[in-house]
Amino acid sequence: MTREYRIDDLVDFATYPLDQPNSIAYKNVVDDARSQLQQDGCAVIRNLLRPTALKVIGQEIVERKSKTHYSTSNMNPYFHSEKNPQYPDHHPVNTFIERSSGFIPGDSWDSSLAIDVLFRSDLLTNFIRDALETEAVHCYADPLAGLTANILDPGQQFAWHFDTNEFAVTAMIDEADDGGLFQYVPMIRNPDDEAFENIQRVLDGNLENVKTLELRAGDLQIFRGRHSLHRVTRVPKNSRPRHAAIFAYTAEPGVIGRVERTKQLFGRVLPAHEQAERLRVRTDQLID
Ligand SMILES: O=C(O)CCC(=O)C(=O)O
Ligand SMILES: [Fe+2]
Repeated sequence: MTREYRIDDLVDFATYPLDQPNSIAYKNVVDDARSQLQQDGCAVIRNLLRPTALKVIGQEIVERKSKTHYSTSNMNPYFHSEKNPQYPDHHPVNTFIERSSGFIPGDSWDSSLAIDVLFRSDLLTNFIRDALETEAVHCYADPLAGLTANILDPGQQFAWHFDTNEFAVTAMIDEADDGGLFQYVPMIRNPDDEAFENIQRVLDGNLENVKTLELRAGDLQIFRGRHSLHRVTRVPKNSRPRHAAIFAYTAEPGVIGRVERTKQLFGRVLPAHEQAERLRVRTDQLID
């Protein structure tokens, strides 16, 4: 069965007129997202998704749940699991915390699906561009990591980490009953400062500067995760699973992820990853 979804079936344009970018209402929505992002690198657009979208996308995820690549590892905030003797033991590089979640990879979806329509919608990417006050927003061209669903089943958690991409967009589809909370420390590092001491304090359990987000089904989150340490807390054993659609975008078109991290997150790479690795040029000097 071919299903066709239009963006106006999925997004609440009455509240969020992404289809009328010249309207005052649109400007207000953008201004609100901008001020949230300026304040702490994170904006939440409440109930952006219509109930139909939640139902349909929820179903699309459940139907593909068997494709989830679960990987349990103890990892540092830079997604490495190996001890590095160049750093002390009590250091973020050598502090390893359990990550036990999974991803449904990008090649599980096809263009007839609502989740794909939403991810690729120009109206959505234009809004994200305006909210981030950036020149351009392109769908992350990585065939596995571009469009994913992050799956946390009961008992699982996603350890403290930094993203490799500048920002991520998350549509919450199914929340956990309890736990499974998104927590972050806004702008803890920057390209000139790794801020290892402050990071270590958080890894050691000091939650003083940690913010907890109340993300509900239907909410959209825009998050700058390259400089803000973040995690998803453990989903309790007796909870429903937590399913979130993760939309990855880049400032430049045609960006592909690293081979090592791709293997770690998805258990495999595609020829596109190997080719990109050969051509890679780093844009900053952060360790990863
Ligand atoms: O599921 C989420 O809310 C975010 C997960 C995350 O941080 C990531 O996929 O990098
Ligand atoms: Fe992340």
